[in-house]
Amino acid sequence: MEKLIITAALNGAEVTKDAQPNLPITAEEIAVEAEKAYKVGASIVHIHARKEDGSPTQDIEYYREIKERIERRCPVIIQLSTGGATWHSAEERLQPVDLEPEMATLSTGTCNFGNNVFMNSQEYIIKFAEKMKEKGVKAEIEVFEPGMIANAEYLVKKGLVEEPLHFDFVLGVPGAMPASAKNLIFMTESIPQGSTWTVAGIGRHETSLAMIAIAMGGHVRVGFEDNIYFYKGELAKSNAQLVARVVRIADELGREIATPDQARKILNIK
Ligand code: KMH
Ligand code: ZN
Repeated sequence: MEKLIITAALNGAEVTKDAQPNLPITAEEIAVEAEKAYKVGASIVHIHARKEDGSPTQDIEYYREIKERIERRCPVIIQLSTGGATWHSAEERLQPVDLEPEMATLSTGTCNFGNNVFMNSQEYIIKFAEKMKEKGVKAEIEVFEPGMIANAEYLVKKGLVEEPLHFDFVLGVPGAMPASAKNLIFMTESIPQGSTWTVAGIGRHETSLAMIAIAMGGHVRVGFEDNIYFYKGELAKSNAQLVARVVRIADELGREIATPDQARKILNIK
């Protein structure tokens, strides 16, 4: 099996400091958290920017500051969010792509997202893919529902995204596809041959889906964006603590951990 790529989704747009006091908010906090996660085995960090008051922002200047601070600290792959929060406009969400990060997310369909709707119309999807192609940014296709896979294949047909595709199956968001082994297997069997994939299990499903993905040869995303607990009722101390657990499980299952450079090769990042 290929080496295991671990993504640390450090903060997300929705989690609050009240819910998780160790949530990184400022650029410096995010950079420190990224370095800690890298040191224990993360090869990608998935980033959302926050304003000083903790609210999510897609402002390019916040992302610039975060990216520069992480780059000064470690060689981890930086993946910026184009998902933002459900209330951000497409124009706001696209700003981080102008920084030409190695990777950015690309959600290929609309779904319910708790009490909100995460809007990704065909017009948005095409616009986002065009911009990412123009800037040479590798897309991680964020898939919350099965139909989003077909929408990604459409982008390939239009020449907007190059194969091999890399998918992130986000399972367990309230209102979208539930987290289960059956659903994960269905998703992995539905993507084009030669694609790579990772799984982000939401909440209590994070570790169980990670274990299944490691055994199947997939890759894993963990972090406060998806889950704030280490055990039931016990908050995680850091994103690194969640990454370290995945590294231990992988070791038991005989999966080696990919360095950022090895992850770049596996993901075909130029
Ligand atoms: N915050 C969600 C509405 C992404 O980062 O690309 C969208 C999201 C996906 O988190
Ligand atoms: Zn995100």
